[in-house]
Amino acid sequence: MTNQPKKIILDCDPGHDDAIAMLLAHGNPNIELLAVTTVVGNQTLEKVTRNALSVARIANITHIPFAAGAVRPLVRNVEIAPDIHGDSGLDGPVLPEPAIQLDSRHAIDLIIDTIMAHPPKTITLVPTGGLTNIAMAARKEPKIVERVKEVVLMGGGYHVGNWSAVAEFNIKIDPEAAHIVFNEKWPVTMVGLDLTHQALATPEVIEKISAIKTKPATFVLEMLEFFGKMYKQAQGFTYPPVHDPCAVAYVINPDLIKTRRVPVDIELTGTLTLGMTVADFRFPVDETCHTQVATKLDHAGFWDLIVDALQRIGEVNV
Ligand code: PIR
Ligand code: CA
Repeated sequence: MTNQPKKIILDCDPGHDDAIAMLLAHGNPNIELLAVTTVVGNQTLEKVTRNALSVARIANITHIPFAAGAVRPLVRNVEIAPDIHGDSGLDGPVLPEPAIQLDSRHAIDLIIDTIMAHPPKTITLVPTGGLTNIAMAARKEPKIVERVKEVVLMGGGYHVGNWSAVAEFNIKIDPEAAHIVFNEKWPVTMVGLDLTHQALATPEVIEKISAIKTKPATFVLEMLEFFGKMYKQAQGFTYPPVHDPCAVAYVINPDLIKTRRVPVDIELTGTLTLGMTVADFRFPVDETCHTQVATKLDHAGFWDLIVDALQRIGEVNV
C-alpha cells in the first residue's frame, strides 16, 4: 500500500455507482487516475459522458483527459437502465455544468495511446460499464493486451444475474465485447454481482458519509438516496448495492476482496443464458487460466475507503 500508486484508466457509464468509483479513484492516494473514458450503457453515450464531466467538476478533477467512446454495442441494439439510474443516467443530485472539455480523441484511441505511452505492465484497466470500448481497443491495437498489467472489471456474476436470471447488465448489453475481453490472454478479475451485492450502502454507511458535510460528500448522499429508492422499487433491495467502486477498491487493496481463480467464458448463443458469465469451479484449475472471480468483500474495509477518499477530496466549491 505504501508503494507507487497504481495507474488506472476508468472506462465507465455514469451511473451513480460509476460516479462513486470515479470519486474513489480520484481521492485515494494509492491510485493514479490517468484517464476517464465513457461508453454507452446506463444511458446514451451523450448522457453518460456529460455526467462524467459533471462529476469531474464536483470533485475538481481537472488535470486528466476524458474521452467519449462507443455509442452502441458491437452487435446488439442499445439497452439502457433508466429504471435504476433515471432519465439523465444520474438522477437525484443537481448536476453542475461541466467545466472541462472532452479530449478530441475517441475513447479507444485515448486508451491505446495511454497504454502505449507507459512502460509495460504498469496500467490497470478498470471497466465499469459494457465492454465495447475495451474490446474495440484490443482489436485496434492488439499490443495493449500484452502491455496492460491487468483488467479489473465490474460485470457478470457466477451465481446470479440482474438483467436476466443469469446475466448481469454490463455483460448482457454487449456480450460479444465481453467475449473478446474475457478471451484475450491478459489477467482478468471479474468483480461481479456475487461480490458487489455485498457492498450495500447501509444506514451506518450513510451516517458516516453524512458526517463529512462537504459538497462532494453531499453529492454522494444525494446519489445514494435516489439509487436506494430505485433499487428498492425495481429490485426489492432494502439497501442498494454499490457495484462499481468495488473494482477500484480491489486495485487499491486486493486484501479487501477474496478471489478464486477459475476459467470464465461468455455465453453468446444460449436462448435463456445469453450474456451469462460461465465460471468453471471444477478441480483442477489449468495453469493457463488467466481469469479470477471476486467472492467475498470486507464490507467495513470497503466503505472506510470511500469515506477516506471523500475526506481527502475535502471541500470543493463548484
Ligand atoms: C446497475 C447497473 C445497471 C442496471 C442495474 N439494474 C443496476 C449498472 C451499474 O453501473 C454497474 O456498473 C452494473 N451496471 C451493475 O449491473
Ligand atoms: Ca456502471
